[in-house]
Amino acid sequence: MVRSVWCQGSLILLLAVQLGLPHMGVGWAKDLPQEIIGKDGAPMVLIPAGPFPMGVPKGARDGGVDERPNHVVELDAFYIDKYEVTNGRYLEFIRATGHRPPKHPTDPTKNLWHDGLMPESIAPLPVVNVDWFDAKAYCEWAGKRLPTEAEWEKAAKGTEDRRFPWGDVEPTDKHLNFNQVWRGEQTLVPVGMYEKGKSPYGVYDMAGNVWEWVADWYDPTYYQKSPRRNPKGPASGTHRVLRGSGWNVETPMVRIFTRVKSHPLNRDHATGFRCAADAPAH
Ligand SMILES: [Ca+2]
Repeated sequence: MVRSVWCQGSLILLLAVQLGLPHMGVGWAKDLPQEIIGKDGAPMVLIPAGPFPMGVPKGARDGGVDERPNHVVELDAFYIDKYEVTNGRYLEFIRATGHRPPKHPTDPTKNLWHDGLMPESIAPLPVVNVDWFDAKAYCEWAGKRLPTEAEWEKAAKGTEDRRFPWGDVEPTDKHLNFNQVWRGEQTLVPVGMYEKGKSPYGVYDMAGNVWEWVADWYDPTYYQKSPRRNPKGPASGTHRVLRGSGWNVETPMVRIFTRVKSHPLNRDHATGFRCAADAPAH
């Protein structure tokens, strides 16, 4: 299934080479296309191979014990969705697979889909009320996978320590969707609206809008023993990790390095996801 992503990517690469686009450098690694389109139609951004500092920035006095120590992680190149997965794309997944619709398990006032149907008005909003398995199933249908926790953090941060995807300036309502109380679909913002809030790689909503499932099991001590290259999290656990802070948080939780655990069967109105994919070997 991954192949289809790369076929599309190769096509874009081919076009880019033929057009002689200036950002295409010499050497195969630099020739990876900066952006590809997944099988689900969602644009994905290249995160180049190399090291980055993971965890609470050195010298910072805040951050949880589970977010320390700051440690260097080296990742292979990969692609990550530029945007959180939307209801509109999730509807296509449901139509193609018969997968269950998003639904809050206990509180109907927290549903945006009704009787399994998606109101057109919520198509551009990030999907919520999906558990870890729903997110994983979507990504696999799209020929992708959930990002690892390390991949997610690098895509949000870049290669140097910073506190927020846009830098160290304190969050404002120009950067992200946060500090909200639930009032139905008005709570969420269409993905990709916060130009000032994007990451160094041009990935949107890595802070705010919805919390995002990542692949890893949660272990509060993992950073003390993480392998340096391509860490994939503990082999087992009881909870998965959420990153990316949602509409429901205040400033301290917006920081890139914030780690939150959630039971993989949990579905709530503040949690969605985005997908990732390996870059082809070179
Ligand atoms: Ca987010």
